[in-house]
Amino acid sequence: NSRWYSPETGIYHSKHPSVNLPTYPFLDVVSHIFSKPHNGVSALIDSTSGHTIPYSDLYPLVKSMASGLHQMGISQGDVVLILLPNSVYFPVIVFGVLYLGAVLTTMNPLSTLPEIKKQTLDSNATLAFTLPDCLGKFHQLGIRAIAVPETGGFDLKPMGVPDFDKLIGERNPISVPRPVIRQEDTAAIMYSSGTTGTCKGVVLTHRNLISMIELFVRFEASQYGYSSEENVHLVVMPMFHIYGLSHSVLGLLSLGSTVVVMRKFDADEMVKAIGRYRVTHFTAVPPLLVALTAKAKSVEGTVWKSLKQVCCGAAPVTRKSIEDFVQTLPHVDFIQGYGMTESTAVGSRGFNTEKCRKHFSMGLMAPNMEARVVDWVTGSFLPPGRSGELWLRGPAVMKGYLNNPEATAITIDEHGWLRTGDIVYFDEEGYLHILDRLKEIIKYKGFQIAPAELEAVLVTHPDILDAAVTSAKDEEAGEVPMAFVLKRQGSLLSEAAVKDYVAMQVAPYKKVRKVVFTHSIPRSAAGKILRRELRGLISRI
Ligand code: 4UU
Repeated sequence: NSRWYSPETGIYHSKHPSVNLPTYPFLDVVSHIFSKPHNGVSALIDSTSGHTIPYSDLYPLVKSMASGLHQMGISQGDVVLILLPNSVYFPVIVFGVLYLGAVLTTMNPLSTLPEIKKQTLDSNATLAFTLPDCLGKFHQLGIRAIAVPETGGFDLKPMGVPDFDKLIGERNPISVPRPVIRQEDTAAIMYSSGTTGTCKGVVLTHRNLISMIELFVRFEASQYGYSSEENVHLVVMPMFHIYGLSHSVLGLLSLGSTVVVMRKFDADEMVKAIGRYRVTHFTAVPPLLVALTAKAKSVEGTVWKSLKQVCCGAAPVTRKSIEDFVQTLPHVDFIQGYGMTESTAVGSRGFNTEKCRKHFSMGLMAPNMEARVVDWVTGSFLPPGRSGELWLRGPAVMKGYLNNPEATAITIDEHGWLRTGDIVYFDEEGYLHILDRLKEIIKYKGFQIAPAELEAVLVTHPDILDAAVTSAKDEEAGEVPMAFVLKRQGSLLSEAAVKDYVAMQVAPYKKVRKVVFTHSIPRSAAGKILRRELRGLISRI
């Protein structure tokens, strides 16, 4: 292993050959793909309605979008929020915003008003794309918003939602002056709580996006014998999350692949879509993998024949789920992918060969990326086979947290190493394995939940003196937030009342699912919640 692991420096290099990254701007990376003749290949298909945007229409639509935004006064550096579920329009908005050199920020469409307020203020978003029934929220916040219709086919004809039509339906958009966009300019501000605390803006540059496309998506495609333009990906993963945004929106469309978009997950619709569009690739999170396996067991026939690869990521998946899937659909190449918001989703991806099938590992590090495995007590660098915290370095690592030099300094050291907060080891063949998490985040079906955010909500309740939140294992969701609550003496507060109180203020996926009343919250002398002790408490319940 001397080539990929250096004992002197403790650095793990990627086992893949390195890739030359383009030095020209991000948009040039995608525009030459968009403008080449695609011979009728579909870029985006709505899984339910069948509505299709062919590649030949994609770039004109992106330019219309850019032109419309420009006419609304959006220019380079302005921040635009997308608060939408998946749709075929989502990528058009993304590329339209980036075309102008404007900055993208995304959010779960089920976010509450206080959550939206927090992120729009923090990111300084001045325009939002949202569903028609969310317009009121932006009105209250005094932020301009454009309603995007959820359903229906969009064929450059009016759809009854004036603003969106005007934006995107312009047949002869005025040409927009192309700004000079440098690779180090900000392209997106994504939100993540990182290793500690509440959500912070992750500043991703155009170079980060280019790295993600080239090192992760295009590189992987180049490893397979077939053309990526023949691939049909079913995308249920939310496009507002880094995994969906990077891989499925920016990555796959830059490759010329077909993206079948599911607006909302439904197991029967999923099977229908796989059959109808001859889906070759499916990107999953653990609960989706379980749902797919269940359907593959119950639905016989040729529907599964087209499937070539299924990738699972964003949260720990059980060995049983993997074994179950691999036994049920043995012809499908199963891999896991690992990444995080702070590394533009780049990390490692599974890589199976005839000789080597490692379904339980996260695969090999992406090209051009380096890793270290660090003993978090002594700080020493660990060789293959030993577990410690994963550090990452390379062109996909974020610029830093927005307006937060302290958090940035805690997360990225002066040599550019990003602390992932994940406990991992590399095996003797250089494959990455995840064991546990050092950081606080809870992963509910792959979505991040920051315990600190829920704790802040809990202690605003007049009967709650102190609270601490940690993750509890859950069969369906993987992990769910569990609250330890110290209530005021004599208070009659019930578990249900605590759950309801939080549920009213946060997006549904963040709800506290379990409540335990306790007499004290384990804290360090400095007042920091001792989360490992909390987890220990769970095992005793
Ligand atoms: C166990 O979840 C993500 C990104 C996921 C991703 C990206 C590219 C998956 C596959 C892929 O190819 O980002 P965040 O920021 O929401 O969460 C990051 C954290 C990681 O630090 C780790 O703790 O999510 C966890 N995680 C995983 N855990 C990510 N992938 C995995 C995984 N198994 N496969």
